[in-house]
Amino acid sequence: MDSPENVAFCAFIVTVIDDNKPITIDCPLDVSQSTDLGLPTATVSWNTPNVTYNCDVGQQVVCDVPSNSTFQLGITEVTCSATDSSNNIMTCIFTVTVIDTEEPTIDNCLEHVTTSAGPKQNTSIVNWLEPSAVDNSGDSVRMVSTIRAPSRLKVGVHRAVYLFTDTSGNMAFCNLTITIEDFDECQTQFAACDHSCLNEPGTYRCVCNSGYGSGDIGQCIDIDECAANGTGECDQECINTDGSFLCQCSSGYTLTPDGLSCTDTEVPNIFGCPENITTSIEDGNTAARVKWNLPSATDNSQIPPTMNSTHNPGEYFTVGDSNVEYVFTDSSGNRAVCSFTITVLDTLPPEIKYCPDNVTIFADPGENSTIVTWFPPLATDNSGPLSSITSTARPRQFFQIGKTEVVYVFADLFSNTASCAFYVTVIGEFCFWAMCCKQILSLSSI
Ligand SMILES: [Ca+2]
Ligand SMILES: [Ca+2]
Ligand SMILES: [Ca+2]
Ligand SMILES: [Ca+2]
Repeated sequence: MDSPENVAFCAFIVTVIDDNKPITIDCPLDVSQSTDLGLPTATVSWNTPNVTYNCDVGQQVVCDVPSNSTFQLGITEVTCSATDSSNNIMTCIFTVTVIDTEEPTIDNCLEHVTTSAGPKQNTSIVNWLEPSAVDNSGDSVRMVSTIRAPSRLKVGVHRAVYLFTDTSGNMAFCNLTITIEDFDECQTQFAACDHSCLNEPGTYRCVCNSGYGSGDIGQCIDIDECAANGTGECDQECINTDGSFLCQCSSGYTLTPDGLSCTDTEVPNIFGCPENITTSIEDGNTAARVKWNLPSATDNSQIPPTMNSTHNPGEYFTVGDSNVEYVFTDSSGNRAVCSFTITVLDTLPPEIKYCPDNVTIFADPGENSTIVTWFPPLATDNSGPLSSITSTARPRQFFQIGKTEVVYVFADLFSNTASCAFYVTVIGEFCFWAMCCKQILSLSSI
């Protein structure tokens, strides 16, 4: 104070702050929970929030919704508060989220529906009790299906899939097999088939046996296989039969195992086949030239047969029998043979090539015989080797004094003979009183 009038005041406010929070509260973590089975709600519980009091002991913690309460679908905030003795209040908030994870419940989910189509009907209208579904949420359920009832369906097996979806996207399926059975017309009087009936989906077919064609209303009509060219598949003649046909062949032809073709089985017909020929070898020859007229042949096929022969006219034939053969072959290999024999006779005797001259020889004095020798005669024959040589004497044989005829006979294979003869004359020598002289006995007979 600078003077009595001048008074100055100084004042200040002292504020005591309790900056220590009197209460600390920890709420449970947010809760997310599925609905209870079959219900649109969930019973949710949680632990009591943890509370710390700084100054004094507090009162009971209270949440606006108690634990174990029923919560609707969706998000609900829960506020819990704690109060101390100084009426300090502290609150915390957490959320409870209830979600629907339960799929819709399906009623009347059939597994199979079967119905039959009518005769010659490829489709049928089929109806069935469709499934339905409810959901725990109480909301409507959306349904889609691949096939709805009633539907016109083809003969066969079909699969319908029903899909139910709730508002939370949970899905449930119902699978249905729909069978439209084919009407078997063949088991009824509906299909009047002549031969056989073939049932097919939605229809049927009449089938005729081989050799028949189908008529208008299941009839089977014989096919005339001979109609084409009058012979059909046959080589020659065709005979139509009910359900088939037959082939026949004309005379001289035979039906082959295939029943269609005809083969020529008749041999060629020969004309002018020569008779047997007998001839002789002419003098000076070793063979005979023989001629004859050629045979000929015709065939039922009208194709001239081929001709082969073992010999030809004008050929030379040696003595003996020779067989001449003509073979005529038609285009199918059928063979006809003409054969005859040519007999060549040998009527010629052997030919003497050498015949010894007469032999005259003296016997030794006082002897009445001597050995005489000569070169044997030679002969040949036109038909080859000789069959025999006979002789009345042999060289180096004793001959008596006098005149002896030696005869050789040559025979050929055909008993033709030729002979060669000569004389052997032996002259004796006689001695009288130391004088010898030669005397020819019976000279007059020489
Ligand atoms: Ca649901
Ligand atoms: Ca049918
Ligand atoms: Ca026929
Ligand atoms: Ca023939």
